[in-house]
Amino acid sequence: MSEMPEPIKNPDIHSTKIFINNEYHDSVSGKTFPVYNPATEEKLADVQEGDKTTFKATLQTNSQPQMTLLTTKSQPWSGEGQEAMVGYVDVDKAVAAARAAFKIGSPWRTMDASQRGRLMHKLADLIERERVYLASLEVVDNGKPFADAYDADLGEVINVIRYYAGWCDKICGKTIPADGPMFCYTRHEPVGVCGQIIPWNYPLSMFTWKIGPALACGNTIVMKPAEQTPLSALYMGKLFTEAGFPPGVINIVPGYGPTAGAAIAEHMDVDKVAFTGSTEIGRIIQQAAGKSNLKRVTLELGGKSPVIVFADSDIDFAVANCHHALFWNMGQNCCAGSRTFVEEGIYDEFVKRSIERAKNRKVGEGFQSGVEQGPQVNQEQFDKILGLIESGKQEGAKLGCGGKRTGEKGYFVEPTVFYDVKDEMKIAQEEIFGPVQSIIKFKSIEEAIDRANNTTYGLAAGVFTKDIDKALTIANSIQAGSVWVNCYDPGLIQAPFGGFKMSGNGRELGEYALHEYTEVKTVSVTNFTCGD
Ligand code: TXE
Repeated sequence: MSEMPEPIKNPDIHSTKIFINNEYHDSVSGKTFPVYNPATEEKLADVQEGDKTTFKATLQTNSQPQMTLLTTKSQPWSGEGQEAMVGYVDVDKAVAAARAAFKIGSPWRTMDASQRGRLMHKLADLIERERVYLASLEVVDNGKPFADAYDADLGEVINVIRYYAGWCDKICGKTIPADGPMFCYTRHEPVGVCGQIIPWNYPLSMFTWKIGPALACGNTIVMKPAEQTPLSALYMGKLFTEAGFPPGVINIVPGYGPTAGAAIAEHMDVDKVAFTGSTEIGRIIQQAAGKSNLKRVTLELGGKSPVIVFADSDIDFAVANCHHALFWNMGQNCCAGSRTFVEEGIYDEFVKRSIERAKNRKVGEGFQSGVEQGPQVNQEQFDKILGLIESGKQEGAKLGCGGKRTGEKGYFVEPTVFYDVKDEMKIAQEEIFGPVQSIIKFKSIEEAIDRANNTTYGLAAGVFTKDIDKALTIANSIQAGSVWVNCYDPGLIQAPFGGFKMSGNGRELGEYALHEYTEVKTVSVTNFTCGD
């Protein structure tokens, strides 16, 4: 862990506008949306809203059609004698800038790959310079504890950018011994304009997981941060400009999902969309891609990840890790270990110690020292979690601790432990995305595997045991993109991350993410003079 500096408790908010072509812009509609601090429920800023806008087009005799703003609702409009059209104006502007930056012969397309790497290293240096400020911004915007934002989130952000900076000039094709007098080779070319839509649980980490591989491969970007937490992403615009990225390479359009997000997913001139969020919206994104230009789609969606604890494991170590697996980031973690399966021999003791640990979890506003858990991100998430807790009580799960809100202000939920949870209960089926641990008893390894796999999700899994055979049997049998043995979510940025089943498509991080941001082109050249 890095040495913890003093946070900035009231960080100035510098950037609230749409970032296109290395400049900040107001929204075309003139609309803004409010952003709140989830610990105090107070408004932090009004942010320019990238929107889908309906226009009335009035044809002029001697000039271009004149566009007159008619309404900001995203419904088609028609009036007698007039034409109507839906425009994705802010997103259109951003896409046009990204397209121009991607043009053959542009500064970005002609830049040496090693120079792209230098720009990314410069960006990482600038983030490091602003690390305290950016971490403080995450605390007020998202609610997470400062130590987590500074150490885990910002640490990861810097490492991810540096990691992908190193890849820029190492993305290679192959020469292929094809039949005939042929010189055949592949080029790994950038996909083009990449739309990237991210959630609010790790605002800046998700931002860099997306931009890192996209930039390393030479793509251009239209990013939509989550409406709950756009501030750190918008500030990044300043740092991109200072680092020296050419205009249009990265564009950031804050706004709501069904408008700005949908405009990206449906856009005919966006070549790829990468999304992290709910499975429900992942489906919509995939459909939008299918209905528009068949843009490439990668999805990182929800989970209901099992952690399987065998009786031979070190019980204190397992309790501590299972606690962390679920409660980290207020439970707002796509790979949260949200079904804790415990073998019957240690079940009662494990439950007792897990309840003790949860009761000791320090909850409070993110700038307080020693705080482990801040508020949930907003009222909607808070209500969803309390509703699921209620369903757990109704369906007969035993409540070990917690189970309600804490404090009068802010979206704080008590660390909650349910035990004797049954597979069919809602709390064992649905993604809670909150500080609610569900402990489930099992008897045999076969039963644990079947029950762990009995979900539509497949993002991650953990196993705790001292028996290598058991560990590898679980690792081979669980349908999930990551399996962690005697650890949980170790945050290895060099390793791929993504989902089986309805947890998504494609992989982020590591070398694998580069495949999602390149098109493979085969070039075959006849060479009649070659005797080989
Ligand atoms: O997610 P949404 P929400 C899960 C978690 C959470 C639930 C709902 O269970 O409780 O989802 O959270 C954009 N077209 N995860 O409502 O709506 C939206 O603006 C295009 C798991 O916040 O999926 C935001 O930028 N984009 C997850 C992003 O999608 C749209 C992290 C995520 O929002 C859109 C977050 C549309 N029609 C929530 N509608 C994870 N995998 O880590 C919304 N968006």
